[in-house]
Order: sequence, then C-alpha cells, then structure tokens
Amino acid sequence: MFKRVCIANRGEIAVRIIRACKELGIETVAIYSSADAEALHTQLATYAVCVGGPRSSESYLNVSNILSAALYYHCDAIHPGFGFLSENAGFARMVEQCGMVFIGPSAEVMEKMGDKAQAKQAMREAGVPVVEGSQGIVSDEKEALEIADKIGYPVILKAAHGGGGRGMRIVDKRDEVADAYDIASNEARSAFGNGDMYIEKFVRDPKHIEFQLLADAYGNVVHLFERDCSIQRRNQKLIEESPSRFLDDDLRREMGEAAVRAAKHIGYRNAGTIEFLVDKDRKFYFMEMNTRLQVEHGVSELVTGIDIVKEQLKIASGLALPFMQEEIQLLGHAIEVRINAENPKLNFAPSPGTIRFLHFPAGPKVRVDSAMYNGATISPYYDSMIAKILAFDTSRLGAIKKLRAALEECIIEGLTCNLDMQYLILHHAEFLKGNYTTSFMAKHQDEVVL
Ligand code: MV4
Repeated sequence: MFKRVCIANRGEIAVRIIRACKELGIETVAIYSSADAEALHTQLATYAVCVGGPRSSESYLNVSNILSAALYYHCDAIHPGFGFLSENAGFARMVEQCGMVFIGPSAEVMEKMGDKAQAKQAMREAGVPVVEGSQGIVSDEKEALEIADKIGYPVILKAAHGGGGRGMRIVDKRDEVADAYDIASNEARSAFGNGDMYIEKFVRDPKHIEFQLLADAYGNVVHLFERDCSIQRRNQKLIEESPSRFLDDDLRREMGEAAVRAAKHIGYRNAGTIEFLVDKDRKFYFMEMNTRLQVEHGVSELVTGIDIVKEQLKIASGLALPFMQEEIQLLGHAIEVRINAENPKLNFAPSPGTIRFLHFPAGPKVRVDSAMYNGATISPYYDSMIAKILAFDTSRLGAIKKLRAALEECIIEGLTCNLDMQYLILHHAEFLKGNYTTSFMAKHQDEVVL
C-alpha cells in the first residue's frame, strides 16, 4: 500500500480522500491555492503546499507546481478527485513519467473515453446499446444534414470533446441543421479547443441513470448499482438517489451487465461511471463514461456499504478487489441533495461569502460531506458547493423522510443557498412518485422556488 498520497484537489472531495487515506494509514500531501490557506483540506492533510494564486489556472490546474510538490514530498501517488485535472490524460501521463501512480484509469483509456464519438464507437463494439446516429464525427454541415435526414428529427449535435451538456444543440427540423452545426462547432472549438461534432437522434425527456463501476488490475469488474441523477438544472445535478424507482430488477441487471461489459471491453481500471439515457419505453442507451470518482459517489457507498475511495486507493496500489459481483447487495435506499451557495430566486446566481454560523444535521444514517466550518468562506473562484447531505434507509420513503428531517436541522447563515428549494423538491408529488425525468426542474421550478 502507498505510504504517502498527494491530493490534487480541494473542498469536500479533498477532505473525503484524506479521510480514506487516514484509515488506510497513508500520509497525505494537500495542495492549496493562496485563497485556500485556511481551507479544511489544507488543515487536515499531513503536509500542505501552496501551489499558486486563487485562480484555478494558477493553482489546482498548475501541473508543474503540483508535480513538484508531490515529488518534493516523495509521494507514491496522486489522487485527482473530480473536476480540475481528473480527466486530463496528459496529466495522468506526466504523473506516471514522474514515477508516481495516477489514481485512476490509464491515460490511454481516459483519452479514448474523453472523445465522446470514439467512446460511442467502442461501446457499439462492446455490444452496449447506443443512440442511433453518426459513426464517429461528422466532417461538415452537408454530412450532418445527410445523417439527420436519415435518422429523422429531432436530432442532437454534440461536441466530441465536450461532455456534461456543453457544446450541444438540438435540431428540430432540416433547415436548422447547417446553422446549428456551425454555431455548436464554433462553441466547441472555443470551449474545448476542438470543433469535432457528432450527431444522434434526440431522446425526448429521458431519465439520466448511471452505473458506478469498480475495476481492479486483474480483470475483476463490478458495478455498485445505479444512481438516478435526473433531478438537474442546466446539466448541474441537484439530487441523486439509488436505486432508481424507474428500473425493475430485470432492467437493473441488464444495464449493470452492459456497464460491466463496457468497462471490460476497454480494459478499464479503478472507479468509473457509465451514464445511460433511459427513454419512456425503458430502452437504455450509453451516453458517456466518466473516468473519475464522481461528486455523488456517496449515494452508492450508502446502498452497498463499500468505501469507493478506499477501493480506489487499494486498486491503484495493485490490490485485487475483495468482492465479486454476486457479493454486492443493494442494502436499502439513499438520497443526496447538493447544497450550493447560490440564489434560486435570482436565476441561481452564485452567492459566495463567509459562513457566519453553520450547523449540520446528524443522526443515524445521515451523512454530510463538506469542507465548511464556522467562519469558512465559499470563494467566487471555485464551485459553490457547501455540502452534500445524504440519508439512508431501508425504503425510499424512509430515506426521503430522514433527509427532510435532516434539512430541517440544517442552519447556514451568512450567505444564500438552495436549502429551501431542496426541501420543497423532497415534498413534491412528482418527486415522491420517483418517475421524474430530466425535465423536472424546467417543469416545476416555480413550485419549488418560492
Ligand atoms: C442527449 C439527450 C437526448 N438525446 N442525447 C446532456 C448532458 C450530456 N451528457 C448529454 N446530454 C443529453 N444527451 C440524446 N441523444 C439529452 C441530454 C440531456 C440530459 C442528459 C442527462 C441529464 C440531463 C440532461 C439535460 C438535458 C439534456
């Protein structure tokens, strides 16, 4: 097992990784920006190194400073967390070239899955259902039009190097294809430095259901069941739960097997997620693979009892997974709400500031993942996450009631956050039914933002 790990991240995920390291007897090296000198991750790590100024580009994305810090402290490995450098194949490669282990998949696999058109092609080969569309990228407007005519409208144009909803355009009819292609491709070029586009049939009002995977270096690949992430706004997830009300046992088994088959086909290693779209007829399609630990991993930890971050560290240090698929059980139901420093009444404008008073909920089967404390600040330089609050119970309704009670206990003073909105979503009839889709917020925002 590693002796010392560098954590190339901040906030609640850096804290989460430090906790896992401590339990495994691993020393930690935090990196921090000058804005994070008092941050919790800076304080909790064994060692901490300032790697640059407050802007992410100066610090949390500053590859040479991060590698220097990790090398100076003789780290065995680097955990990238999520966001920042977590899906940067070039960074993964440099970590290895420096003689350290990148805690994640190989750079080659990250590269392949980072190209969404190539990823889709690989999934087709693996026998995983994909949405009808172009085979790889479309080279110009003319080809886009040909394919769109063939598959029928509406279609969706997607940036091959995009993801998470950026660089996408829905096209309802034929005379909109050329303009949409131009706009989306230019957007993608300026946002991702690459204007490659692919095209697929647009699935209306889908559910977003993703399977958590763990894969060791010896070919054992398991899934930790699904997360329903359909409660989101403009591609920002708000609530995640497991299991999904929408799946029955047969579909769950079928999708889980497809996810495992996908990972095996590409030689995946470490933690990852296969995102699926599920349509009204319960047909499912591969959408993207996330080659990292995810924000909402805690939901899967609660329903399976598996510590995903500890498993990541063990896998990366060469240990085999200590369980087979048959031994992994759904133990109950878990729901997570993301509490963000933003104002839902002002179109979700960020609301950074200092937390004057903070009280988090507790109690049996309530989990809070946060790096906040009394007097801590939410900086305008980074994302606006204050906390993830999770509840676990034997039934979905039990978990909902527990999470409502937890939110009632929660006190966050000094800045505006979305706590009230999350509380109302947990009471919304459509949410209670459990068959909500990705249009929930578009449809019901007025009923949950008062
Ligand atoms: C789609 C789709 C409908 N049809 N692809 C959004 C994020 C990116 N990962 C892909 N996304 C979508 N792709 C086809 N062919 C609808 C979405 C989509 C979506 C997906 C998951 C969660 C929320 C979403 C919100 C809007 C659109």
